[in-house]
Amino acid sequence: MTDLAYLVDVSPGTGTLPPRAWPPGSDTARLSLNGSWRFRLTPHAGADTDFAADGYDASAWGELRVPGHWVLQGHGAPAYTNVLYPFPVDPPFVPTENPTGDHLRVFDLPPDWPAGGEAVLRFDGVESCARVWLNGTELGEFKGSRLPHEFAVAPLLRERGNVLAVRVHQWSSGSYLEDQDQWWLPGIFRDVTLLHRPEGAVRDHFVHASYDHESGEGTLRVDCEPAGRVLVPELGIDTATGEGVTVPVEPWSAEQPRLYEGELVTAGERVRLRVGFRTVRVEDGLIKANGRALLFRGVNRHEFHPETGRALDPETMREDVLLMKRHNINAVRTSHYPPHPVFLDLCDELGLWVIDECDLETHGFHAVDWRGNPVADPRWTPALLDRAARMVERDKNHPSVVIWSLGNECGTGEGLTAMAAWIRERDPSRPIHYEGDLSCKDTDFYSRMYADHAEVAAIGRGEEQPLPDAESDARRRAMPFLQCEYAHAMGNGPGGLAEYQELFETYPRLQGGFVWEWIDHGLAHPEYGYAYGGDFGEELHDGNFVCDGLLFPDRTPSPGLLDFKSVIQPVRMDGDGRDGVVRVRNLYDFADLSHLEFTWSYEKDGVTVREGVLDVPAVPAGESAEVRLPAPPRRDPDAETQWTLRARLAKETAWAERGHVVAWAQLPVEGGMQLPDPGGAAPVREGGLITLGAGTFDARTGTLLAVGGVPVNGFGLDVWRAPTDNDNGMSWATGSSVAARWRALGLDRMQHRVDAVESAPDALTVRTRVAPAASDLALRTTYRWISNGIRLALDVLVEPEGDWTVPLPRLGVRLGLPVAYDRVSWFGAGPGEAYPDTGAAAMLGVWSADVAGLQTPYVRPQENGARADARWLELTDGQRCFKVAGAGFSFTARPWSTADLDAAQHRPDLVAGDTLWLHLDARRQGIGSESCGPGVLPEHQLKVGDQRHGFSFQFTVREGDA
Ligand code: IPT
Repeated sequence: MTDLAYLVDVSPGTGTLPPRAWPPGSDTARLSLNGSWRFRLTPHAGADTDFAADGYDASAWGELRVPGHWVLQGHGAPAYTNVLYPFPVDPPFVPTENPTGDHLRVFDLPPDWPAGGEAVLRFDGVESCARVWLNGTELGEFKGSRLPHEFAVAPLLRERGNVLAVRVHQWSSGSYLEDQDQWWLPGIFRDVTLLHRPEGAVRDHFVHASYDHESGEGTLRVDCEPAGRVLVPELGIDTATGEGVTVPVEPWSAEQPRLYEGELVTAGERVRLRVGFRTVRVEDGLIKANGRALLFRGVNRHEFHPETGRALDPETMREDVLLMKRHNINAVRTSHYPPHPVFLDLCDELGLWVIDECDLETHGFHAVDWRGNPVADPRWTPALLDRAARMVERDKNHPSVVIWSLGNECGTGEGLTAMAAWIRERDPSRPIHYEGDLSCKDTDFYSRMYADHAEVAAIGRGEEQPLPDAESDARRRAMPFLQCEYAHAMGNGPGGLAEYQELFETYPRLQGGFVWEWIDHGLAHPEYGYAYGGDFGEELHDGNFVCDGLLFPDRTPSPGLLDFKSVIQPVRMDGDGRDGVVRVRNLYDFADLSHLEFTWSYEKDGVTVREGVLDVPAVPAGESAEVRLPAPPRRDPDAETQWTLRARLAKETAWAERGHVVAWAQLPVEGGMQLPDPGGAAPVREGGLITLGAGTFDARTGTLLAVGGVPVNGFGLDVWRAPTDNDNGMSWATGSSVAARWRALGLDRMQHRVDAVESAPDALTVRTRVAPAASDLALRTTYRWISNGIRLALDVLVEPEGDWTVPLPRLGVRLGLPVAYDRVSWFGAGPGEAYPDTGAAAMLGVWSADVAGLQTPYVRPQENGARADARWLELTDGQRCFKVAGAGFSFTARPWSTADLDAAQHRPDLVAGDTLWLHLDARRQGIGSESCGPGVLPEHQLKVGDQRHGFSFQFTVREGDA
């Protein structure tokens, strides 16, 4: 097995060239070797290497798309674990069962391939380890999956029939350093390219472009080997490399990503330069760019595509950046490895602050008390330094990259210190981030993940828990604070975003955060829709914890992303709708408001009756102005009235159309009138039925059976919801999940006992006791019905019995209608879902949808789709309308029951039945983000306590068009 020693060798690879800067463009010849390759999979690592020999006949092999992961192309299967290594923790050794993919590609040089010079074979990403041969000669091997590796190959090249052979192993010592929370996806997943390197071509170049905000000047110096000239025509720069030039410039920022096109010219090559002038530094305890403190409205981005895994095409990368920009996101942490270099080009061009993170995570050592952790073992330090260098050298010329991150969840150790020291030496222009070491000894930030609101507030005030070592404590206290991960976006949620943002905007030390995470890693699957952990029969897995993004796998924004966009909007408009004075606050870090145009509309019962343009001055960043709304139209005491204000792009930008809404606000004017409860009709008993005006009831049980002739079934108090991923999250405080406590209590199997059905001349009263088996806790529930013959009004009184210590999922009523009532309109918050601590994107208005459109397609089915603050709701089958009115209720409407939703594991498990289940809630439990983080804040919990709860609804049915 000696020839397998490289697999478990912990030092950097052999035969590769030193790392260098990625050029966004060059005039030298290049040949893409992406495309269809011959492929063979063997279940272990030691197979004969004869396939690499010249003349090997691979015609019996299959084909594979490169870049790509073989497990997503019909060979073997993907596997998901979060923290656990899916192999024994015995570094640096790997299992004998080590899926190994042999890749072969035969290529000719293009006829115009230049003679002479050097040639470089470049791999932008191979997981986890590759051994490479060209024309039968072994070039070397490398690890470091999401980092580039190059080999010099000129002497081996021939005009025709070059044979490139690459053996890729799923597991290597490098796997111990790549324990990120994601699918294990082996393969050549980024580009393979042959680059001509003429005599005198750029070996490496380093663009230093700083900005002095006091003088308004930028200084450019490009270091290059070999020396050459630097041209930036727009700035009149034509200078030698290595020489600094200072000229007046417009600075680069994520808000105003001003790039200057230039060229670096050496004897052998012209390299495109895209120069962004900016200076980033931590000073006065704040991270500043160009002299101004930043507020990161960030996300963590893994590279993911539901069909191709981490092999992303440029269109997908662009789509990610566009979606971020359109949702007010201004920063991205490249969790947890350097992304494809094109992504960073796009961040330069479109404007995002980037924390570039090294390809390093050893989280699985947590399971063994960090014994043997590579970052604490000096034998691994060269490998760690190699990773740091490959990241910094490749990405050092991107203005968007403002912070280097050493890696994620590696515990602590001297390897990290060595990386930080090397990076500071090589690139003192950028601060360093790492979250996992509370002493912050190697970093410029105090960074945390998932700290709850109270702790973040304490840190904001400088009142954090002190470190035992006074010196470290003092150093950390002087640091700016980041939440490198927060607001875990798994399933329905995250709740509590607005409360975090308020803290970030209150305390200067809190410079924002990065939501975990950008996209659900659900893999397209013929049976499951989107697959998650366990769906491929993995021995160990972490289920749907891999689906915790703001985008669904197909990149449709989830309600969480829409909420985030509203919560982080860079302009706020508040005031009193009655006096018409609006305070407009500019929360940008750099831009004034001149790129926005503001509009108002005046709405009556959710319908716009007038609209116009609001004159807002070009308020500078960080400042505010008061503006006056026009005089409102004549008052109408019966109607609910409000202003809706919008800030839109005044001109098309590189990332959105003119008119794109950046920010909005609604200011209520008048409250409107509640429908009086109708009365008058007397209950009439006939056979087994009681009729009360528009309502028909079961005389024995008092259950509602029909309204206005529309059959109703399953009517009753409802307290259950299909637990969300956040409901299922383990609470730090109680050691169990709220959903587990709900189930233990039996909230999913409440029994309804009828104690009395009482007819009075003007009302029908039904007294019940709603309680789970095996418990003496109960909700005494009294339904009081009245009707005027057309409207049926319900009053519900809930009186708890016993000591309720667990919040309820919901409190409302449920009823089943014929499934044909599938078109819905309502006056309330919309168009999307909203819960007590989510729904910042929902606006008050009149909305309509069909029932299918009300469902939010969370990858693992769970409570979803509730529309909040409804004043009325209508459902129609096209002939008749079933109408509900109430005081700010929320509703869900689904063609399956809560039990079906609760039982479903994947979306295709949900099949429409013949009942439309309508849930009308007076109150609901919030969402929180306890799937990884704090639970629901106290003010958003549905506490039962000993108080009585009352709520009411009116039901009407009318004929005619909907
Ligand atoms: C944190 C990880 O950094 C991230 O990769 C992801 O796993 C996230 O959690 C949860 O989805 S680590 C955790 C111990 C807080």
